Amino acid sequence: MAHPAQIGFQDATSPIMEELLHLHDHAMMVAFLISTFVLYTITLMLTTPLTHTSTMNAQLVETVWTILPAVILILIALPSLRILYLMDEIGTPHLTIKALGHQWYWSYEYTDYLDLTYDSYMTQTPALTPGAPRLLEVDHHTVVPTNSPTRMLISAEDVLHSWAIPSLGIKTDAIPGRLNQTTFTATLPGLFYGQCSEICGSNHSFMPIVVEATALSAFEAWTTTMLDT
Ligand SMILES: [Cu+2]
Repeated sequence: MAHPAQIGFQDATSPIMEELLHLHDHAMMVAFLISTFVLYTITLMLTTPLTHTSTMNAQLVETVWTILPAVILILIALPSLRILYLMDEIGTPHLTIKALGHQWYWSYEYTDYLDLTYDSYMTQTPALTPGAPRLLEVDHHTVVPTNSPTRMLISAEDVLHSWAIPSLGIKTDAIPGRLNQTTFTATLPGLFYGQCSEICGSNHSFMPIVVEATALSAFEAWTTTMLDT
């Protein structure tokens, strides 16, 4: 999860997020090199008298400074498109979870199970256990097995919401009347925190999301307890 004075992204807990972090570092490095070059050029032009007015045209340098930025843009665009299509790839998921946004809580349906449905409300501050993050903890976690491709079906019952888990690299709009689909594979066990990411009303900040990734056996034990109650 995010921590105070954090610079940059949260650590990746899914392969897609690792790819996104690599793309971010790649794009930042390109931007850094261009900025350095521009700053160097500005400094040079301001501090040296190296100007002359006799050049009327310079075809070669104009060709270079037209084509070079285009090549740089392609070098950023191609890996970006690669990840875009990777994120769209659903494949054969082991598990399907439907997340529905409400004002102001999430409800989850595990559609592979008969009647595994529950609401997930934010834990109010007085009810927090020591160590639990305020405004991020919920009463019922979204439990998923690790290393299992999981399909999320995301929609809303009332207004626009957005189901987002930064460390999994997921942000999908929850739109009333439309079923959006996304997929993730949690490669590490743990609690992954997220929040509704669409301004959805007065309690928008108070409908967090907690994905709990556990071993498959623990997930199965959890489904049994959920189905019993
Ligand atoms: Cu919302």
